[in-house]
Order: sequence, then C-alpha cells, then structure tokens
Amino acid sequence: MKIKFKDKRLQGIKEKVDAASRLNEEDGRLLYEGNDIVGIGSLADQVRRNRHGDNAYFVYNQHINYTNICINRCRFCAYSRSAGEEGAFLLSPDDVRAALESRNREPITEIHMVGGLHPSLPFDYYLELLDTIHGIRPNATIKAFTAVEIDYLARLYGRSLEETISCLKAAGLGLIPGGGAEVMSDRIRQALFPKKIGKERWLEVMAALHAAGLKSNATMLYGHIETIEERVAHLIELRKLQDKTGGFSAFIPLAFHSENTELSDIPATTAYDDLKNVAIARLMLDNFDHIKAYWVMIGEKLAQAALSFGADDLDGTIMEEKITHMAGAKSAKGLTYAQMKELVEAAGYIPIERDSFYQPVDHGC
Ligand code: V47
Ligand code: SF4
Repeated sequence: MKIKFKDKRLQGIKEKVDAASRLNEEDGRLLYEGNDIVGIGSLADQVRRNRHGDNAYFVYNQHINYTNICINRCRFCAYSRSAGEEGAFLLSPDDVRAALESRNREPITEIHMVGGLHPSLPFDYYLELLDTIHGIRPNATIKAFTAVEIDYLARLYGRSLEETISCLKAAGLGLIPGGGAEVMSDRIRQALFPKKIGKERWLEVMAALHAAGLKSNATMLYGHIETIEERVAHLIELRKLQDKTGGFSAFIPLAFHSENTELSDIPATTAYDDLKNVAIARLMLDNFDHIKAYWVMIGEKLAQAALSFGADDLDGTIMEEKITHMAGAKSAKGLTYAQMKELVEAAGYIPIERDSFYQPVDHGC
C-alpha cells in the first residue's frame, strides 16, 4: 500500500514495516518526535489490518475494586487512601458477591479485579475473593491482581513467587491485568512511585506468571513526566520479555489523569498524543497480537478513531470504573453491550465480542 508521508523520514520506517523487519530504538524516537500523525496512523493501520482485518474486539466485563487502601501511595494515584483516612474502603467477600449478583442477569464473561496494597489482610481473604467470584460466575475468567499485588502477596506472606501464583491459580485466577509497570525507568520511579516495585521485579513477576501458564496484559502510563526515550525503552523492554515468554496478550497505553493527584498541574493528554501512543505501540510491539484503546481513559469517541490508528480492541463494558474517574475522567463509568457494539460499528469495523483469550463469544441468542 502506498502512503504519501508529510514527514519523509517515515518512508524508511515503512520499508521496514513492509519487510516485517523490527523497528529499533531510533525508529521509536523518530515516530514519537515527528508530527505526521496521519502517516504514523496509516502505517499502524496497515499492520493492524494484516493481523485483524476489519475485526474490532470487546469483552463483556465487570470491574471490581476490592480496596483502595494502599501502602504505596504513588504520587499519580487519586484512587488510593491510607487505612483510616476518609474515603478509604475495603469490600468483604460478601460485598463482592452483592456487586456480582446485582448483574447476574447479564452474560458477563470476565471479572476484572484489582486493588491497593492493604497492610493487614490475611492471605485467605484473597483466596476467598476468588472463590466467591468463581462460585457466582463459574464460567467467567477472573482477571485479577497486577504484578505489583502479586509481588506484595508473596512478600507479605513469606511465600515464593511460584507458590503464591500457584495458590492463586488453584483458587481460580485466570489472567493478569497489565498495570503496575507505569514507565519502566528508575528516574520516574524515584519521582512518582518510589514504594512500588521497579522494572526488574515487575518483569520477573510477569515472567513467573507466564511460566505458570498465565497470560497477562502490559500497560504504559504516559502523559506525566516521562521522556520520549523512556517511552521507547519501556516498549522495548516489553517486547524483549514477550520474545522470551510469549505470555503477553494485549498492550494498553494508559493516559495519565491528574485531577485529585499530587501532580494536578499536569495538563490532560492531547488526542494527538493518545493516538500516537496507540499507533507507535502497534508499530514497535510487533510481537503483541492486541493493542487496546481503553475508552475509559481516552474517551469513547477517540477510542473509535484509535481503531484506525492501530488498535483492535476497546476493552469492554466495565460497569463501574473507579481508578480513572477518581482522577477526573469524563468518560462514562460503564457502557452497555449494545453501546460497545454500536461504538465499533459506527467506526466502520466488525464488532467481535471476545472472551478473555480473544475467542469469539456466542451467547446463542
Ligand atoms: O497501574 C493509576 C493506572 C493502572 C492513574 O489489563 C492511572 O486489561 C491514569 O492496569 N491516571 C491500573 N492512569 C489499571 C490497569 C488496567 C486498566 C484497564 C485494563 C487493563 C487490562 C489494565 O491504572 C495502574 C496505573 O498505571 N493509573 N492512576 C491516573 N491518575
Ligand atoms: Fe497503590 Fe496502585 Fe494507587 Fe500506586 S497506583 S497508590 S500501588 S493503588
């Protein structure tokens, strides 16, 4: 396919993309530095179409946040509270049961559950959460606990990573969400999330999860203090681990929202940067099948446009999102099945309801 680039330097990148030859650090920098958004988007769309044609995926899912009590208190997080602070919450397994039962007429196939690092819950609490969800939704995949939470559980309860993962898996854990790596840079970690695990441990936990047969996603939180070089290095680290394990399913760029955080003077990301992050992920992460446009963070309308800039997935119905809305997100808190389908169709794509492993779902109706 011929593309007329405004930025002629993209021609060299197109030649590599056409030859299925891997983009390097310098290519990544050039893509981020340039301003030919249509050129970058067209290249990403070419790769996306080769993999997925006109298909665009979404999942019928429900988010549960079991606690916002967290000992890490990352500077970019509006969601977390310290124990005893106003606004702190902790759901009991019965509360989780009630949240799931309030939706029990809907054919939900995935429960997405994450929380803060609570200082004092017994390990059995986490097993009970999984057991409760499994009891109510035996056919749904439980996508829960980021690499940060899994590392924490292993350390807090004195078990090895492998033993911790094995217990959680036996209790019903089916897939791991991508959060927690933020941007893999010691500089940014020191400045924004000094108590959170660093790059090496995040990658180690992900590798252990993949070795245990669990798939995971990966994310990058952008739009705060990170440089272009740090974004590119982050993508390359993910790509390297994916070469080794093949365990990543989707990559999700996460647009930073600053309201109610210590970084509230940082302006919202632009649509331009949001689309660029989707497109560049598609081009750099040549070994990732799926690039998600997370409508919660970039808005429903831009997520539709992102389907033509490299994304093939819109995440899902979600029901009630907290992390981004506490930081000022203006998107809906959840969407219906019909709205998800309509978003995809109105953008000119074929809506495919998928399960957590990108298999088409047929509700038989
Ligand atoms: O790791 C926290 C991010 C992540 C803010 O795997 C913020 O399918 C923006 O990982 N502004 C958790 N982002 C969410 C997450 C996720 C979401 C949707 C789908 C999947 C998936 C994973 O949320 C955290 C952090 O990077 N986050 N605060 C904020 N103020
Ligand atoms: Fe805790 Fe996660 Fe918020 Fe950091 S981003 S403070 S680890 S809930």
